[in-house]
Amino acid sequence: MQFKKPLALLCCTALLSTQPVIAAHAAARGDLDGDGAVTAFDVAIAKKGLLRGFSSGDAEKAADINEDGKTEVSDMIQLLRFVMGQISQFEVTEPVAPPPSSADPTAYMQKIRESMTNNVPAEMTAQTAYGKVETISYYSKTAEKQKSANVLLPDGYSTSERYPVLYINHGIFGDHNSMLDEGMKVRSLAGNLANKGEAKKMIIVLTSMYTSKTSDQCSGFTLADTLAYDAFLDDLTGSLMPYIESNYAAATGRENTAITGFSMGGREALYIGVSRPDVFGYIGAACPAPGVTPGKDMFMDHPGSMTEQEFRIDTNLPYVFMITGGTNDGVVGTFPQSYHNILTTNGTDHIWQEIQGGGHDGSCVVPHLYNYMKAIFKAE
Ligand code: FER
Repeated sequence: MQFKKPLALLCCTALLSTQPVIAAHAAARGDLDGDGAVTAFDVAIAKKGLLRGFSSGDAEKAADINEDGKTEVSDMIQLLRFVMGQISQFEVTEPVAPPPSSADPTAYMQKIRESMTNNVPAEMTAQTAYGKVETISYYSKTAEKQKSANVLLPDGYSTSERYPVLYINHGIFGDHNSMLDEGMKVRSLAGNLANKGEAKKMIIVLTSMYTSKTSDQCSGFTLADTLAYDAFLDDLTGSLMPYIESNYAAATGRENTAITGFSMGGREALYIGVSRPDVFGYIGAACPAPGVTPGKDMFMDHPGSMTEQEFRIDTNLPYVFMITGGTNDGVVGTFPQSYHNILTTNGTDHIWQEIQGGGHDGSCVVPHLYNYMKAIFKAE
C-alpha cells in the first residue's frame, strides 16, 4: 500500500515550492509539528522523539511513517528521504503477524492446573482505579443495527503497543455494563494482577450478547431468546472483533484472543469457543448455564446448540480451557460439572475448577477470573 498525495496538493507543490508538502490535518504522517508541512523540522523532532521520547501522542503517531504501530529509526529514514526529495511517497508496512505459537496446550494446561487456587488473595480484589472504560457503538451485521460494548483499556495504554484481548460475557438479562458490577471484580482483578506483573496487560471487552434483528432485549427463558444469545457467535466474530481490531491497539490471532463469561455468558463462551477454536486460543466459563448441549432444568427444555458428540475440540486445542462451577449454585445447579464430564468423555483436555460452597455469583466468578486472567496469553 502506498500513501498518495492529493492531486491538487501535488500541483501546488510543483508550482509554489520545492519543499514537499502534505495535507494538514491532525497527526498527518510526517507532519510531527502539525504545521501542515513535512520539513526538516519534522525530521529533527522525530530524531529527538526516538532518542528521548515524544512530547505528544499526535507527534508519535505522525512519526510512524510506515504505519506499523511502532516508531523506529526506519520511519525517520523514510521521513528524511522524503524531505530530501529522494522519495515522493511513504511506503506502508503491513503489520507482521506473530509466528504461530509452538506451545503444547496439554503441558501448559497442566502447569496452570498445578498453580491454581480457589482462595483469591485479598489484595487482588482491592478496588483500584485501573485503566479507562470506553463505551463503544458498533454496527452489527448480524442484528443489522448498532450494538454496544464496554472496552476496558489498561493503564498506560498506547497505540504504539499491541495488547491481547479478553472478551467477557454477562449473565442472562444483562448487558455490557453488568460485568462492571463490583461483585464481579473484573476491573480490580485486571488492575491488581497487571500492576503486580501477574497478568499480561490486556484489553478487556465487556460484551452485550443479545443479537436479534427484531428484539433488543431478552424476554425470558425461551428458545427464541437463547437463539438470540447464540447469534452472538456471528456478531462477535463478524462485527465486534473486526471493530475492536481496527479501532484499538489489539494483538490478533488465537494466541492473543480469549473469551469467558458468567452463566448465560459462560454458556456462550463455551459455545463460541468450541465452535471457533481457530479464533479463540483461550476459553473459559464461570457457572455456565445449560443449553450448549441438550438438557432440561426448572426453566426450560434446551434442545442444545450442538450435540454432546460435537462438544469437543480436536484441532486447534485451546492453551487454556477452564470451567468453574460452585457446589452451591441454585440457578444452574450441576450443569457446569456436566460440561466438564462431556469434555472428559470426548477426550478434550480442560481444567475443571470446583468451588466448595460457591454460589451463582462472585463467589465463583472471582476465583475463575483470578486464575484465568493469570493464565491467559502466556503459553509459548
Ligand atoms: C437456564 C438456566 C440459567 C437458562 C439460562 C440460565 C436460558 C442463565 C442464568 C444466568 O445467566 O444467570 O435454563 O436458559
